[in-house]
Amino acid sequence: MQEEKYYSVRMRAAKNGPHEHGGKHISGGEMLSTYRDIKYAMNALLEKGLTHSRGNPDFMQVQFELIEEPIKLIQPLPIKTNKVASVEMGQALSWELLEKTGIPRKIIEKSYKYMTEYSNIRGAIVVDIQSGDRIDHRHEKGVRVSRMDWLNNNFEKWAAYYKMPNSPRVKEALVLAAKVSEHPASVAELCWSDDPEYITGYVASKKLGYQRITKLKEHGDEQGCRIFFVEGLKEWDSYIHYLEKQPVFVQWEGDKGES
Ligand code: WAQ
Ligand code: MG
Repeated sequence: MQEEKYYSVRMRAAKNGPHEHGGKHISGGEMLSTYRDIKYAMNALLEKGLTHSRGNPDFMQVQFELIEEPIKLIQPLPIKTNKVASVEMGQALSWELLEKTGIPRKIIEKSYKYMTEYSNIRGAIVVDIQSGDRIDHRHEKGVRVSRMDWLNNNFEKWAAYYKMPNSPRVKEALVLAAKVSEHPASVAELCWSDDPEYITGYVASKKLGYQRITKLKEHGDEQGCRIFFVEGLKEWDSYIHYLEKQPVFVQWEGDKGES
């Protein structure tokens, strides 16, 4: 894999002007690509932003840049789908899971309010599990995890093996959760989409794996966000550098030795 050079390809789209001028966030995306495939990666991201349930963008930026650093290989998280009958049950389950990772109840309660308060940002917010404070100071931008991907061939084998939807959305979420949880300062992640038609979200951590929850919000709701919970984070710059700049490929080893 490392003989070939890879490029980071990124997209962000907004409506009523660019994000930095207060536009509504529509869509974002990040991929890794070889030089030969850049046009396909850019096209996939273009499609993603142009046909989005949050609306048609009037601003989009798609860019690529060469990655100089070696790409780190990481394993996907173990996956579980928790089917729930209602949003209330889904949210209650997400609380339980977050508590299992050591986050105090009152901090979870505070964080739940952030999920709607910061639903228009294009990145994630970082919350300290002792104070419950948002500590990223990235305002309406948040922290956008980048430079990560999962080669389709390997992902498709994984999806078939675990009977998971072979969808770009699931892949992107798994890649992000795997990358974030790999950092020792990460305690857990809570996520549900800001796309009105997509109501499955998850809680993820190194300990719990990727715990999908089939209902975390109501259909039609455009509020969604991501929270990265951290504990005792001293080296902020290196944490952010890891999330934004460290190139990562998820690679499933489980297909080795099978027919
Ligand atoms: N880095 C940081 N935050 C991000 C990133 C990123 N690369 N991508 C998205 N976010 C934040 C941002 O605030 C979005 O508004 C929010 O997360 C939701 O993003 O069935 O589709 O892409 O297993 O709308 C999870 C369940 C789906 C998938 C999540 O999120 C499954 C989803 P969306
Ligand atoms: Mg979205």
